[in-house]
Amino acid sequence: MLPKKGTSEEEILNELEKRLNVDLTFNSGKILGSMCTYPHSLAQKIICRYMDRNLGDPGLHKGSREIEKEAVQMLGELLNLKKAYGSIVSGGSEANILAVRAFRNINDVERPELILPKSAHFSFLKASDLLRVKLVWAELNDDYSVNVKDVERKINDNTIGIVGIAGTTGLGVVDDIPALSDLALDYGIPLHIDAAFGGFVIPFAKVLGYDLPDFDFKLKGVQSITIDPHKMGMAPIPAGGIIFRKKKFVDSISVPAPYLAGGKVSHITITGTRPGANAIAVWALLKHLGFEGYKKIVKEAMELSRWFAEQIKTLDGAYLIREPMLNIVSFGTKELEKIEKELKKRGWGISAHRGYIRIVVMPHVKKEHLENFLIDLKEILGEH
Ligand code: 0PR
Repeated sequence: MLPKKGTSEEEILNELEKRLNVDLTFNSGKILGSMCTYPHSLAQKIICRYMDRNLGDPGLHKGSREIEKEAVQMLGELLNLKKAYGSIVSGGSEANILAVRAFRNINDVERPELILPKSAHFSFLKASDLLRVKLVWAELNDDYSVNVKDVERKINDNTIGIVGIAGTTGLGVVDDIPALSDLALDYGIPLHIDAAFGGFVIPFAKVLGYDLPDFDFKLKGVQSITIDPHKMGMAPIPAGGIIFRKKKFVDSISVPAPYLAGGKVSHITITGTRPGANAIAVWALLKHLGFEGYKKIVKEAMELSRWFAEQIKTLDGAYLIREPMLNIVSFGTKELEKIEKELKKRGWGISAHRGYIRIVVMPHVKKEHLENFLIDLKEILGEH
């Protein structure tokens, strides 16, 4: 209820401290199923210092706008693009929606269709509903990557775009993007890559020697990429990224905002008023950690994932869904629902709605957390 008279700051803070106690925190060691993590300390300072900056009115906050452009450019370079167009957005959902919007707008067809893997994130359902684009689902192979032949079979005159995924939500699978790129070029259809998760993993994992397919703008058919700093990029929520290869995509989704206090501009994002601080934090982390800093974070996460996958293999009553490609390890169990319930009862932040339990080895996940989880899992499996 809205109080008539105000409450003191101290009381408010005390109440929040008590009420929010029920939230699971990243440092509890119990969150094993989230793609977010505790933001880097530098980003926290930046958010506090620049929380008033609004990229919705960039004429007022010209410095912030410049920094955002540089952040987009650095993300582009990470993805092998010399000149990047795009924006820091609210997350992977907005980034995917913007890509579908651009593909639809540059393709003037009456009944637009988008071909995407059955493993795609639910943000494409939102895009479909908002943009009136029909989703055409492509089958998966036995290894859970998209079946490129099925994608080809589904191309028709209404196809406005194809989606490939570089790090699926459930299993961290990277599709055969080189084959999708060839297909896109052959048929003259734009290819969008959802690397919301993998964008901050694959470039570093490849340098570390992991055998992963190319997924970025190195492949000529790739026209846009979603890459989320608020997942493996260590940035605070909200911070997503949408990067386009060509200006024409950005132009196709620009709307004029002519009367703003800072002067006439145009917007490509879904949100109007939007946080400059988060874009500044993305810039700061890219500069501060650099390629080597992120490589170190990815190295630890990848090694721990492989260790954990080996442990799962030794358990009675549990099995790996597939060998991990990135730092996501998913496994099935006997009596999955019961096991999930028991794990949740013991405070573990995991979910099993896809028919398996997904463990995302984010930077806050340490070996001792996984060891504790395995002790509980073994015990519970033994009881069933
Ligand atoms: N694309 C992919 C491949 C994703 O995995 C996700 C989110 C998105 C797009 C959408 O990104 P935003 O959520 O930033 O809009 N995947 C996570 C998931 O659904 C999101 C998440 C994060 C869920 C933290 C739970 C959680 O605790 O699993």
